[in-house]
Amino acid sequence: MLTSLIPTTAPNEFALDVRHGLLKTGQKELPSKYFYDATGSALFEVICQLPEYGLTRAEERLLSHHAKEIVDILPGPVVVAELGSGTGKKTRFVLEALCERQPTSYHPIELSASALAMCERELRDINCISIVGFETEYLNGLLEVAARRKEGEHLLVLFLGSTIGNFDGEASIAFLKRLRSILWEGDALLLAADLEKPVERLVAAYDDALGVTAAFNRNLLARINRELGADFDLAQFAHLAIYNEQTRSMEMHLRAQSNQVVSIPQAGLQVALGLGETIWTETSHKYSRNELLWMASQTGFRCEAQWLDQEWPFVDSLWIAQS
Ligand code: AVI
Repeated sequence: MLTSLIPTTAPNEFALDVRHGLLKTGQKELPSKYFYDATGSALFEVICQLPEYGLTRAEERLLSHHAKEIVDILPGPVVVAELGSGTGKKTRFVLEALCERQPTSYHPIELSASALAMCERELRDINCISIVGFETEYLNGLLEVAARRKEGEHLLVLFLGSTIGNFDGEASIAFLKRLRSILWEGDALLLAADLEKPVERLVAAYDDALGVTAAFNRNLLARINRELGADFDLAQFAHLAIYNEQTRSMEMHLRAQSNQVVSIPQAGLQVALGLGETIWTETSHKYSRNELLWMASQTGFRCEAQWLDQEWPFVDSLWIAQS
């Protein structure tokens, strides 16, 4: 696979974001996008196989059953861009359905070089596919793909796995509007969203018995140690997964098990944490189907169809860009 590295983030952006999040008055925060270094991406792949975490299997069932139906709605020729491809395993169903009707260009867009490499290994055997990856932020990558498309080609953007739920409410709308502004009328977005379900099922999904999600969460501190020379003692942080009824979101936090001061030299920071204080590391919103219809109408799309998994309430929606 050809991969273009588009340097979009300043080299010290990680340090700046860590500094900003840990200096917040009130709730301290770290952005969840930093989970996905090589270790975090590998841990996330294990999470996707855990019995408690039903999202990935739900989406695999949906795409394996409905990929042909989905691509049949799109007028050809189609170029595919995927935001946050991960290993690309679920994407295979869509790409194989498209490749049956046309040679297909596929552009995975990922911050993680290791995830891009996994994705290429997973998908390169598909007949008539050409893969050009972009190692960059989602919308920067999408701009690159859009700039390279030929007259008459439609874009199909895949945003799978319910990653949209990791943006907070307003940020998700702003993100979808910016995404829409890159598309032409008639282009499509296949958007996956995890739906509301009983709280016990959700909490188990984000606090699994093996402790993989706990390791994924703590790896954020380990990454700050590795890359910014910090001295977080991982044993001093408990993984916390709670459901926020008001925002209808799962939240992950890291809770300090003692009073402590942590140095993060490359962020120019010493941070004091009190016993029981938490660092908020992720939000994962759980949607209703109507909310998704409303979001499409607010961001310049029409929802053409929805496919729902009954076993683990989860929906894939096909949105078409409107004028
Ligand atoms: C990537 N994202 C949709 C996952 C989620 O469910 O919010 C990340 C994750 N966090 C904990 N487990 C999985």
